[in-house]
Amino acid sequence: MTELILALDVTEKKKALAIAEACAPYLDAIKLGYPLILSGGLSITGDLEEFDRPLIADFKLADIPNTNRLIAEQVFDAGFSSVICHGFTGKDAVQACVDVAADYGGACFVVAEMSHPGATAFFHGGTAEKIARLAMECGADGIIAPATRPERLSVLRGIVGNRKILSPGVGAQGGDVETVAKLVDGIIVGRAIYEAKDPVTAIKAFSAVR
Ligand code: OMP
Repeated sequence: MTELILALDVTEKKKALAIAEACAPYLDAIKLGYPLILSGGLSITGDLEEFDRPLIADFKLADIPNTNRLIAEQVFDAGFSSVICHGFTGKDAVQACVDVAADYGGACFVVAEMSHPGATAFFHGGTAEKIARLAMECGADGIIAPATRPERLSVLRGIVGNRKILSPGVGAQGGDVETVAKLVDGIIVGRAIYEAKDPVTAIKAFSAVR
């Protein structure tokens, strides 16, 4: 079954927690990034603990190995179970994230190709494939790849085999959940759920597809 990951990019802490609570029964993990952490503080991981769902830290780490390591340690110390890093920084920088994740018994996912239209300028032409290969060499748990381009998911699947593909871009960015759910291990959905009039009805609809 394809995992359903809620991207909780809600900048009002109270609202974020209410949505997480209501949606928790229908989701497999919650992804937090700069929007909520910068507005609500890192301690929100403690507030979310009671919903008993794994937390994915989406800081898209893209620094030198030492800085990546220091940030990743903070991430896992704060209670996250996975971290997302960029891959274009190269092997040593990605390896630092993978190693910290392994030390904590957590997971590391590497962005191979982004989902927005502008991403094609730099990720196409062989770069995404190279990053996906690098992620596998480093022992990453999987990659992030675009739900907005299902044909790219198939190409990248050929590289990562049975390691995980987590895929953002369904709903608000135009990706079709039925098509994408068959190709990936996890779909990441944000606005189509948290901006819906009734987030529970919305998440149930995504949950039913997988
Ligand atoms: P919605 O577009 O609102 O569904 O949110 C998608 C979520 O996935 C956001 O948190 C994005 O930051 C994230 N994301 C992408 O949309 N595209 C990417 O290429 C990578 C990510 C990500 O790493 O999660």
